[in-house]
Amino acid sequence: MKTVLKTACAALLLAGAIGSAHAGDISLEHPWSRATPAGAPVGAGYVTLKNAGAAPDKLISATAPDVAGKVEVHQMTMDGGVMKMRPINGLEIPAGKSVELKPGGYHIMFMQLKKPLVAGETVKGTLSFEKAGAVPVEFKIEAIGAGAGGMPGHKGH
Ligand SMILES: [Cu+2]
Repeated sequence: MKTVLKTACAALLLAGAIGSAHAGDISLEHPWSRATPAGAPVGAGYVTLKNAGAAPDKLISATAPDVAGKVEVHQMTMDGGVMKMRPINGLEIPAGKSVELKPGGYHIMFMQLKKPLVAGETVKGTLSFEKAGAVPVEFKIEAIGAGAGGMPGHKGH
């Protein structure tokens, strides 16, 4: 797992350079996902949401019709040493700030997967914001196990 992680981080940086999109004050950086084993019912998407505006915005919903029957915005927390996740009702992005969706934290949950997520392919979808509206996004699918420990050096942002 640890050796895989380093390579994955390098790949992530590359993916981020070509994978950004924006609408109004909201920009999406480093949209990525993880490959899933055959038959897995769910997958996850990660992205950094940047709000360059003077007012807060909110991520309210997401879609990825090609791969998922349903998509939710989730929060993952540690509860007595056990990872738990739950859907949240909107994720606020404060004015002038960014919010990172990453393994172990907030994420986009692809539910009712129609097919496995394959490394090297992409998940196309939209993220819908209260003010910015629907923003197209393309999550680049990384290998299984990618980014398992988050990205060192990004802590404290
Ligand atoms: Cu989840």
